[in-house]
Amino acid sequence: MRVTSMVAGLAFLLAACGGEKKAEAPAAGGGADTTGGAAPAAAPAAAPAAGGGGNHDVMMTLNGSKYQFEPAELTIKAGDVVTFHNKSGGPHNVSFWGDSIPKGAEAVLKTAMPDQMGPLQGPLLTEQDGTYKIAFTGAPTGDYKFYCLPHLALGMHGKITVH
Ligand SMILES: [Cu+2]
Repeated sequence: MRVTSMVAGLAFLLAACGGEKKAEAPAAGGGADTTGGAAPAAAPAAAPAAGGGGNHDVMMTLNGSKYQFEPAELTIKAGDVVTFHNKSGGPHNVSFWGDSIPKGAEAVLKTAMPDQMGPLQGPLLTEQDGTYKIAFTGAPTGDYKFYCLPHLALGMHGKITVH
């Protein structure tokens, strides 16, 4: 009696197991088929975001008679860090126009920009190869237009796009 019922029980368990697996397999297959297009697309998008903290370098230079940020325009992701380098023609600094940054960006930059000499104005970089880092952690997407205070009249300005 006992043996019979155990065998019956095992048979039932095996049947249940097999039944579950059979039921799962087509479901998973169907899922992969329907989301097949989206899954590979999501993976590459998630990878850079997970990596985060991308680094970008912007040179502050004097080329001939032209003061400039190089590159003058760059696109980054929220969380990336932009390092400005005083290469030639300094002192330079990095200042943002309060009316040319996305909504909510002022509060972010306020904490992201060390040693401000005024609202949204980075310190003057006087040392050769001196650097100034801004981490765009939690920065809203949009365009951030900036300039060099000493050389604004000479057209030294640029744009960072957070996307
Ligand atoms: Cu400058």
